[in-house]
Amino acid sequence: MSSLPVTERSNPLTANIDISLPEDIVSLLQHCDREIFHGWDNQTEGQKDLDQLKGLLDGRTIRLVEKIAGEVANLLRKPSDNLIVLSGCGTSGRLAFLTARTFNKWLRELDMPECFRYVIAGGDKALFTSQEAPEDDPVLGAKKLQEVCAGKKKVLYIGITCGLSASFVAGQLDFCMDNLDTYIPVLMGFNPVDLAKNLPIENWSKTILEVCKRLENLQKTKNCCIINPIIGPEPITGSSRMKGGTATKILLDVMFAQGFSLFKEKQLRNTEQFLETYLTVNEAIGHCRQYIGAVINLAGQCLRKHGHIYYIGADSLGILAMIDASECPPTFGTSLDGVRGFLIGGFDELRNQEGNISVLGRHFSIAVDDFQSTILPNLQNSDIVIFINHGSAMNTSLLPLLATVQNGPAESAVIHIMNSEQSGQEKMKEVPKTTNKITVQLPWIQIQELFGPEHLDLSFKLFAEIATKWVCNAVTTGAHIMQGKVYQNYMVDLRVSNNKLFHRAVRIVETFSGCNKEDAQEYLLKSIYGTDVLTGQQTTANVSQHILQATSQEKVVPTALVCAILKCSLLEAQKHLAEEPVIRSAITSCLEKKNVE
Ligand code: S6P
Repeated sequence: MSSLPVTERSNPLTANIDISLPEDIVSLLQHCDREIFHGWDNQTEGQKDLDQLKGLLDGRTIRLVEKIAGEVANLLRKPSDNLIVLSGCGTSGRLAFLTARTFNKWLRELDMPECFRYVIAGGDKALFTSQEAPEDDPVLGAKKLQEVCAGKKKVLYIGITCGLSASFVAGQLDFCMDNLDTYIPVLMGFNPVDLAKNLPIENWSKTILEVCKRLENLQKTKNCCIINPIIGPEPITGSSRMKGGTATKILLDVMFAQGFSLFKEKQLRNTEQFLETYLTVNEAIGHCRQYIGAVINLAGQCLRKHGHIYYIGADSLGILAMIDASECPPTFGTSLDGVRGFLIGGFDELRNQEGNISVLGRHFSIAVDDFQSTILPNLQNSDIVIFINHGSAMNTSLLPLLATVQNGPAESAVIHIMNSEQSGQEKMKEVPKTTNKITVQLPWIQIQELFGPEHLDLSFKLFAEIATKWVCNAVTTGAHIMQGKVYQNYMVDLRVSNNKLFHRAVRIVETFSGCNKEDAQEYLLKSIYGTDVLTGQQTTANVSQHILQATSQEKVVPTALVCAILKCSLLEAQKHLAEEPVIRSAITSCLEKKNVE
């Protein structure tokens, strides 16, 4: 079996995504997303190297979802004594936050105390900006979990790490396994356990694989489990914000909504049907590919002109757009200004643990009012403002802003997420005809059948959220592809800001230059330390020290790659990249040059 985790492999479906048209990018992403449900056809050179290929619709996953729903229902019977904690790093932590927020709202509707909590590595500032380094700290993870759970009698802990690779989560799981009287540990991720990260962790005695194996053994006799359907590689290699994030959100939504149903109605809905409804939403995205493609095209042109993408939205759909924006700097190596999201009501609406953290800097100003005061007056024709709207009629509080944006120099688009009964043309009249419009129709009848009349609004939201995630992920991925940030289906210009990304960077240099792993690492270190001759100290430093040096630097991986392909000095590589700033073209021309020699 290949030792490369599935979540770090390249997906053959998207091998040519970098040279695809915007509309085709949407189709490729949508097909790739189908693997979340049906599993992944793992053909490597005609051979399958993994047995466990089933996606979310697999019987084992459905049984586990229902088992966890049972635990949720039990804990909800004493909501003041108990807690349901969701924890993760990066996107996994952000989705933990969003899910806790959603289901606390369900509890409030039932006049019950809130008992969902989230933990995100790096704290609330990681909700909008990437804080990649705390992901590597298991001790910090365990400490943060204990702080949140102090005084609780029973805790259902769900640790999310798509790649089974976050030490922060491993530290928490290990702590839970030492305290099974209080904790019910659940690990959620999308690799087989044997492919969990097995590298030494600085200042810790275990590897993540060892922690996962411990849990795997323990689940035979104790109340704990691993839920790890195999959903196939990401469309952009390693970018677990996409399929990993989607699968995380769907699993959490289904297990908690089912838990509520068991608690209130004493019965489960059909879990398979529930999951299949998300698949219908995925098909609805495919039906809009032409319109999503048009918005990608506009957004991509803006980025090519060094402009910006701004999302404006309300409630959880606005939050999902903000999450999408926050992922662009670590994924595409861009600045915090490139893509930003703004929410009606700002922090009051967000309901995050640390409250208003706008004092941390302008990238933490998230209210639509902030957009109006600081960004609106400076919009250029290289910017696009994308409004996310729930329902057919435009949110009335956004109409004046939409009108102002449309009368200004920037491009604009409106994404309507609505049920299939709301899509009549006359109901759309409030949105001016000139606007680029995406209308995603959710399977209303299917949702009604599944949920019945109660909590229909709340449950409808779950599907609207996933539709928003799919559209926003497609827009930013497509726009950055148009900007030339992606080579084949690899994001080459990633920021080397944590352990996982360091090892991914080494693999990228190895893959495209054809050199061995040791040489690839040496080229990467030369680029990180800005030297053609490494000192002994630099070569033997810990990965965490390499990361510290690399995090703030630009074009670390492209520089290493050019050096490795052309066997040239750092200076020559930097000159090449300066002449050809579009990463995709720089690599292509490098490889052509090498082939000629
Ligand atoms: C990935 C995203 C990252 C990950 C984070 C956690 O697209 O940029 O922030 O979410 O590294 O990964 P994992 O595998 O532990 O869920």
